[in-house]
Amino acid sequence: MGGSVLARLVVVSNRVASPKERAAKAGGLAVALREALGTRGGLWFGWSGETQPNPSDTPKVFRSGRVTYALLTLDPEDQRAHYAGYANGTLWPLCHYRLGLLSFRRADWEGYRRVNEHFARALLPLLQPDDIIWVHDYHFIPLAAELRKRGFEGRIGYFHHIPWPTPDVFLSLPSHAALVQDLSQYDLVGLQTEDDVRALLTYISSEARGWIAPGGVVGLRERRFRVAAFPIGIDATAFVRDAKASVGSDEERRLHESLAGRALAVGVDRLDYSKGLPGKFAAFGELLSRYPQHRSTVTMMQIAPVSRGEVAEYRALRRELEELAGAINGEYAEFDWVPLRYLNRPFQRATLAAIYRTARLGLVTPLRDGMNLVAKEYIAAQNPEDPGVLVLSRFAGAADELTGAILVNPYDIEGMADAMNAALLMPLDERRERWQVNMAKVEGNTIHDWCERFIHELSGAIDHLDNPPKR
Ligand code: ADQ
Repeated sequence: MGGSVLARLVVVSNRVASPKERAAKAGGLAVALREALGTRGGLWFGWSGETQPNPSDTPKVFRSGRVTYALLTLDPEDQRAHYAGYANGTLWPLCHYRLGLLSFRRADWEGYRRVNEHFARALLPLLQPDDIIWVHDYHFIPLAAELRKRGFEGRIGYFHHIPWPTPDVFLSLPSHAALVQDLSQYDLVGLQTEDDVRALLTYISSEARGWIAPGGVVGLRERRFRVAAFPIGIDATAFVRDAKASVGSDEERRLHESLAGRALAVGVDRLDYSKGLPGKFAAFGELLSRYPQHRSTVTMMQIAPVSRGEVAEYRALRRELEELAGAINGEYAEFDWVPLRYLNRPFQRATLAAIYRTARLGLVTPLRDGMNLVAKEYIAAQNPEDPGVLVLSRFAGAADELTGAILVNPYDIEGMADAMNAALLMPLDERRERWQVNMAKVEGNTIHDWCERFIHELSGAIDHLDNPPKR
């Protein structure tokens, strides 16, 4: 089996962007995957969003252009154990270094595996031996193992969108050995950063007794596979276009009028405890407290659409943020100025682009983040003549590339307030220089480059890994 560029692509992800979902809403990743599938023809396999007891192994299949969609319905209890349980109650906190929030229940682990088995059973009859299968994210780590058990020997790649924790943290997971054994059934494992790659390879060599060869080729028991960094990007051209198009739009005019000449600092994050939102709010409060010259002259806007409301920690975070926002506004607001605008809803990409472009400060301060696309979107949306400043957590994957940002430690509230002050006072020359460094990175590695590179490397993967035939 060669690395034919024409082999069919099969994408597996929990959520599938339907063909009707317009680019303005679907987000860069969904659009890029849909394009990659459309170019070579392909299959997108995922959850239908529906549950039903004793669901069928036959997915709902329909075609749109050159893309076939296959959507599977899940058993309600398995779906809960899989999504809210093991994926988002165990793996998500683990990979974001939040051991205090980690819950591990065997029933969730079993439900997680059952959903992966169900996916494999339903996907297998749709596969051709030459297909290239690209599995997305921590919901489906065991999928390759389940497909191999059922006899599929073709190319399977996995991309992990979130951080890979260092071995000392990863070892807290009772199922750590089984999970890495599952990973070894892929041909290519993609992570966001070199730090993530180092963390996984260190675990493999020190704990799993595997070997590592140059180029990230790993030997674990009878399997050979490759681990490499594929930092994800954005559709830079589309963001630049949307941001330019927003100039003079009705929305942009309303935003400017509402600011009445004040500087805008913006944050856009899913309402998630990995995003460091309480610390960001506290740092803004600290800025107003210690640098009173910014009172009444800067407005912060935090856009945080509610996410994973079925997980208790997310509901608690929402309450905490409402309290913090109320406290800051209660303390510092004037009759004609509200310091913090806090919005819990999604926006169209064009509106986000207008807000980013207007903002003098982009505040991206996660406690941990695989990459963080908002940081890149903020850069792409700036006016090159008068760009804003990105304040970026050193613990976001994006910090590796966006070296023109002011890097901060999100645990250091006073340090973040100092960084916001420095960004607000930064002269134009320095803003331009920093922005140019960042923009070169954003344009040099787009979502299209990322897709192509992963598919290209997965296409050729089997040729040099030389795995023995399956049992
Ligand atoms: P997320 O944790 O969701 O992604 P991020 O990379 O910032 O984080 O992507 C969020 C996306 O949603 C951005 O494109 C943003 O524009 C959009 N978005 C956020 N709020 C929105 C709103 N109110 N309205 C409309 N759109 C909104 C995970 C990992 C990240 C990794 C990505 C991609 O956690 O680290 O960068 O996957 O691999």
